[in-house]
Amino acid sequence: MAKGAVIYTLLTTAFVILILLPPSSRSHNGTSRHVRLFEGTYFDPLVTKIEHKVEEKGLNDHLSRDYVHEVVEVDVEVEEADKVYFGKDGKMNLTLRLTTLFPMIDNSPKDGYVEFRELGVWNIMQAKEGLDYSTRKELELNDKNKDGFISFNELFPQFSEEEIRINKTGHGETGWWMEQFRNADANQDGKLSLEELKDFLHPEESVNEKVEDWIMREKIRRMDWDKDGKLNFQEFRDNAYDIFKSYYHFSFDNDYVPSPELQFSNLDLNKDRFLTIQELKPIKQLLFPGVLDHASYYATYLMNEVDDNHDHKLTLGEILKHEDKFYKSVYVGDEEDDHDEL
Ligand SMILES: *[C@@H]1O[C@H](CO)[C@@H](O)[C@H](O)[C@H]1NC(C)=O
Ligand SMILES: *[C@@H]1O[C@H](CO)[C@@H](O)[C@H](O)[C@H]1NC(C)=O
Ligand SMILES: *[C@@H]1O[C@H](CO)[C@@H](O)[C@H](O)[C@H]1NC(C)=O
Ligand SMILES: [Ca+2]
Ligand SMILES: [Ca+2]
Ligand SMILES: [Ca+2]
Repeated sequence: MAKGAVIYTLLTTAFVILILLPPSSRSHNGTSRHVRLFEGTYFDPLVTKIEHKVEEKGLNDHLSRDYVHEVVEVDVEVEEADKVYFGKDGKMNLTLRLTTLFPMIDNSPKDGYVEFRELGVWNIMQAKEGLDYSTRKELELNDKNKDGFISFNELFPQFSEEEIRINKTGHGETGWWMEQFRNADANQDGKLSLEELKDFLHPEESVNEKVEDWIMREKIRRMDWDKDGKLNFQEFRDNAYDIFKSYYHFSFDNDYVPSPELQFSNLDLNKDRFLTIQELKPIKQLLFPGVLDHASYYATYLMNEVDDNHDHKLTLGEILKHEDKFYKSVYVGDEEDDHDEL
């Protein structure tokens, strides 16, 4: 029972993007659903704050975050200072809220326009705070001896000494998790600090090379049909290229995308017609974007949707004309629900 709980927590945190954008799911049938394109992006810290309260009450299963700003009846106490933003019907007054946020986003230079860079900086700041919050929460929840660090036993109390001794290293088994734990344990002291735990829970964001290799390996595994640890052209074209293409648009805000042939050949440095993890690293953010990458892609999306006169700057007027865009998730395609694949 405990095992299921921890694995589920890990599923919902560390591997959320892995699960939401399963590249291999396009080619076979299954139960479908929409996935949020910009998973984990937070624009309005007040929505995030309410969402955390909803989560703490264990209500998040019943509520899509898209409605957090509309429904205060979830019985969450809104702080006194924030009540001004809500009408009697429990709906957030988006006009008032965005008018209040505008000068906070427009701050370098403070000139009455929100430029792309200002919006990107803001979104990334919100996403970082979200990551810090969820990591702190996991640490508090699991740090049984309250020393401020997480040991392997604290994180995986369900693994018995026997299992640890036997050390099965198959995917998702005791030894496999121990290896990932050691990868995240940058200073090798046998326990994870807050920063190291963040790497473990959000490996996409990590700059620890061992963690980067781990997450790249895991994700490429799902694209690698013949299981040779590398992508051949067909695997790249059929399993990776669509994802690459959609994020390429957001990253460069450009209609041009290199063809699969050209992109493959650019990446294949040693021209052996296979892409290794190392060769795929340059497009890591386009293939396996983390929360912070999504935050910056989200800025591109908002800019495209809201900048009516195409001067690459947003006025308060433009923002208010499209206020819903800042509060609704962006969904893309139908994907399979394969939560139990990990
Ligand atoms: C998916 O399902 C549809 C309709 O049930 C079927 O026509 C199609 O052949 C299936 N595709 C695959 C790859 O199984
Ligand atoms: C929302 O706030 C604006 C600005 O304060 C105000 O003009 C407007 O009437 C409010 N809307 C609602 C529905 O309360
Ligand atoms: C478990 O096995 C792995 C791979 O064989 C090895 O690197 C690791 O040191 C082992 N860990 C323990 C605790 O025995
Ligand atoms: Ca500005
Ligand atoms: Ca501890
Ligand atoms: Ca392969």
